[in-house]
Amino acid sequence: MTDANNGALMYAPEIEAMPREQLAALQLEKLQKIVRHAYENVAHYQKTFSAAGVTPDDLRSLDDFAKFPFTMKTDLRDNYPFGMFAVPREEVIRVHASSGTTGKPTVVGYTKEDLDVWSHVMARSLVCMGVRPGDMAHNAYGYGLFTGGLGLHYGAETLGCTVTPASGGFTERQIVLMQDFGARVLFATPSYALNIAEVAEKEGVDLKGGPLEIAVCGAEPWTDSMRKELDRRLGVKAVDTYGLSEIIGPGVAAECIEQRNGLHAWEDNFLLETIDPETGERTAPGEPGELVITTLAKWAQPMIRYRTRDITRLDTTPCACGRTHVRIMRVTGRDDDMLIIRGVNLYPSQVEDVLVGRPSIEPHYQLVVQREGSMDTLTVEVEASPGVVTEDYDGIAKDVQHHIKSRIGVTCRIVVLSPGEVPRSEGKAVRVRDMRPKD
Ligand code: DLL
Repeated sequence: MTDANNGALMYAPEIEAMPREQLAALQLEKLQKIVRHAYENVAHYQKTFSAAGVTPDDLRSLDDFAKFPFTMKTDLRDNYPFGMFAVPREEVIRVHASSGTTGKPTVVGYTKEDLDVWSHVMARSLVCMGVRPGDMAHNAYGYGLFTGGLGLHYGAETLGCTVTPASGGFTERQIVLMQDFGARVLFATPSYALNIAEVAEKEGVDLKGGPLEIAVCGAEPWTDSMRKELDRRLGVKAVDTYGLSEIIGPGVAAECIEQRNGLHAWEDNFLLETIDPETGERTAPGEPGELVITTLAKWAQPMIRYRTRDITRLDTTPCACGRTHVRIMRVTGRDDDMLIIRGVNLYPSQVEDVLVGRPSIEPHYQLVVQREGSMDTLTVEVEASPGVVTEDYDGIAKDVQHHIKSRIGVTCRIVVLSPGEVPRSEGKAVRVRDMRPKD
């Protein structure tokens, strides 16, 4: 780990600051190998490649790759549990799985080499976010089938941190451990980090005055207003990190602590594209679209042009930190999280942006979607700050309603709840309660 060009500290400077032309050449070389591996070992890819009329021999440039078929989450479900494996099951030494709210979960497998790559990209992401060898790291991401806990854990150990594998829940105890162990870094979803801040305040514990300096937050959409809230209440710099199980887990991309403006995605291991979700055509560079990712070094279960359903924009302009890898600009949400209310499209994170930091309310909220006739309606449940009298709730509701209307253009009902009434998160927050009839 060294300083590259006297700039930011990097875990793998020769790769992180690699000139983009050289990076593209490396990508093509790795892509050709992994595409062939996927095609030769996974019946699903043989089928989709032949339906698209392509073989690995047709991949002579990165542009050629636009002709290759996409992989969807349903493909993983249809091939449950191990049909997407490209190596014998015995060579797969770890599996993770999504909790699967509907139908079968999606399974992901890793060889020993894949786990090493994962730990490496995670360690790289941590350094990018300001974590250093020797740091005391408190890991409040859930351990288990979810990739968050173990992903961060192995990355931090590889870097040389001391890790407390706290997992989610038992928040009071987490705060005691963070204090007693002198944690410099907290790993948690932004909504759980907020929960920790709130419980600490209630317990009269001042985390702000202590060694805590960084909150590594990800796994769900969050806004700059939430970042300011976390910075202020925990006395940290909160940084964003992105990833998804199907691709590897956390460690796909991370913000640099120097800029906190877009997440560097590790292009030597992941090939990123954005597409128009309707047509499947690539969007112009810098234009928003659905993020599509191909794993360039994942042997157990290569993902070829995996449609993440996450909407974002890619920025290849140079970053002041010196890293050359493309930046994913904040993920506003998945396209299936998008709500259409009286003809207006919105993501829960847009509502968050309006709510967090407003006077008299706390940064906890839920959106309730109902159907009246053929129209979907939106109710936003917000929570009054302690000490606000109930007579003021009407005025607060009108104020919030006005700001949502003027910033997002949607008319919604606001319900102001008493302090503590919005459910608190211990992992990924539930932002939407969908009460529409299932048809
Ligand atoms: O959430 C992996 C992860 C763990 C990332 C810890 C970061 C930290 P999944 O459970 O498969 O994996 O969920 C992946 O979560 O497609 C996005 O919709 C969303 N997501 C993840 N990170 C972010 C982020 C993990 N930083 C899905 N901003 C993804 C917005 C995010 N959304």
